[in-house]
Amino acid sequence: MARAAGPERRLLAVYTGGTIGMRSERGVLVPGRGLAAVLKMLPMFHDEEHARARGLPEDTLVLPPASPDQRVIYTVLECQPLFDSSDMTITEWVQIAQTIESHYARYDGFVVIHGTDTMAFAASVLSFVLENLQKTVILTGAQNQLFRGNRVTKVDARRFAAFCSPNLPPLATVGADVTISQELVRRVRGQGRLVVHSSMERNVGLLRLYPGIPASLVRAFLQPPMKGMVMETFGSGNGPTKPDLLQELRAAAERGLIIVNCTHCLQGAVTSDYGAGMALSGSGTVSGFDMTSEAALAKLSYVLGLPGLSLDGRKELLARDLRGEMTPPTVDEPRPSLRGGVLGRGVAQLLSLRQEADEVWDALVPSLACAAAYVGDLEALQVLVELGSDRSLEDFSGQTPLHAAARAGQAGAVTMLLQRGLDVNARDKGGLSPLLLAVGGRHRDVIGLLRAAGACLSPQELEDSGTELCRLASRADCEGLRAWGQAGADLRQPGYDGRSALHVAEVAGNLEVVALLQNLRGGAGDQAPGP
Ligand code: ASN
Repeated sequence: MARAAGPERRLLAVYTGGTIGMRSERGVLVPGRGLAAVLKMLPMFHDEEHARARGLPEDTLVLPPASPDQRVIYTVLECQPLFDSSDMTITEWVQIAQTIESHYARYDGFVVIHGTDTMAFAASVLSFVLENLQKTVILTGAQNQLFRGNRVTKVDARRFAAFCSPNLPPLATVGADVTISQELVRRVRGQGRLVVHSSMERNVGLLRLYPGIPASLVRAFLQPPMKGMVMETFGSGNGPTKPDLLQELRAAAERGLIIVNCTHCLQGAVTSDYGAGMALSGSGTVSGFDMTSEAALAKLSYVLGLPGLSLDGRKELLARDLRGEMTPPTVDEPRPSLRGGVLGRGVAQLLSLRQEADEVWDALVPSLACAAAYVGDLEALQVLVELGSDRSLEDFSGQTPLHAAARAGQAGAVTMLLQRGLDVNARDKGGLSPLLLAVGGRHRDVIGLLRAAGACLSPQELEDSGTELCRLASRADCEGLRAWGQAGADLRQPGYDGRSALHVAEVAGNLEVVALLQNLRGGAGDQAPGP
């Protein structure tokens, strides 16, 4: 009989090439076919027993369980031809985006297996080509960590830790657990359809300034059909102030060519601190702030490829943060008390957007309020809840700040939100309530607060709890059992096979669990004793 599948996530792995699948031919590494067959033989990439029990087709792989009740099932789509990423261009990256688009509805997420040499370019281009992306796309290769794609650059040719994201911390760190920095993860705004921008401008280039660079070289570089250039400059955006060089830049800008100034330093941003930087901006260049050159080149290609915009319109777009690729200079912060933190800056920016469209407001306030609740930032939360008092505080997934606070066990935030009248039994789009999230995290103080405010498990959750209680009993998870009891579950509720948690504990000979279950009899969970 097939084992219970539990929630499954379907991923499509698009294999484009790179060292990860290479074989040695006459002493050099070249892309190799048949990656799926190799992955199938490695237990960390494929659980053959589970695949057989589920009757999965031959071309479908399944990862070992990341958590007890979740499975990731994936299919490897091998591109034809395969590439060393040094040979890839915008054309191939647009094709990858189109592949994602044509499989978009059938998968929960996408992994692009890509050579690492040009992966920072690829990730940057994909971040602009894919608009309204509501599902995760991860690029990975033989060397990796989890960063925002348009913030990375390759800094090491040999080590696995080949990339760095100099101006934005990692989105997630992988240790014994995966810790996600939620405040850095860009939220989906609205429900717009996925758009693939295939009209990227190819006539863009990247030129690194060096001391003594001749004006004639810059002139040659900027000749038609060139439409835009990313110029890597010194320090905080400085360059030679030789009149002939500045004259070439000015002449190009007057012809309508866009030049983006990015520092060749790994860290920091283009500023207006030095005369040598001001001379460049005076000749018509646009500041790339803290963008990597890879991201700037991709953005330039995207902005120049958009139809129907004026030159000023394109420059204005370049100066804006479109996909999380840069940190524009902060606006004046009207609330000094909120200075410093990411949330504080977000709130300050929000306040300065007072005149902007309601859509922007509605997209930002709920997500910021959820983030504030999650980290327990009561000051920011209070401002945001007041701002959103006459609107829904549900974010894109239907979660309210109370969900976020309950999930993170933020008792202070839960108390504040309950006092403000947030719905204690609100359900998100996946049907989850704050109470269920607090139970999942075993946050017993929060469960107590929610129950006191009238939270209760639904009839379906009460019925389904039996199987979960048996699972907890089999693992001797007393804290989990107490949490369910406190939430109002009947600890005698049978699981899917008719056995109760007490039965499971007795068979396993776990006396501590047996004693606990005998104490916490029946819907008496409300009076659950402490540990
Ligand atoms: N040359 C390889 C590539 O970019 C390097 C790698 O994948 N690590 O395809």
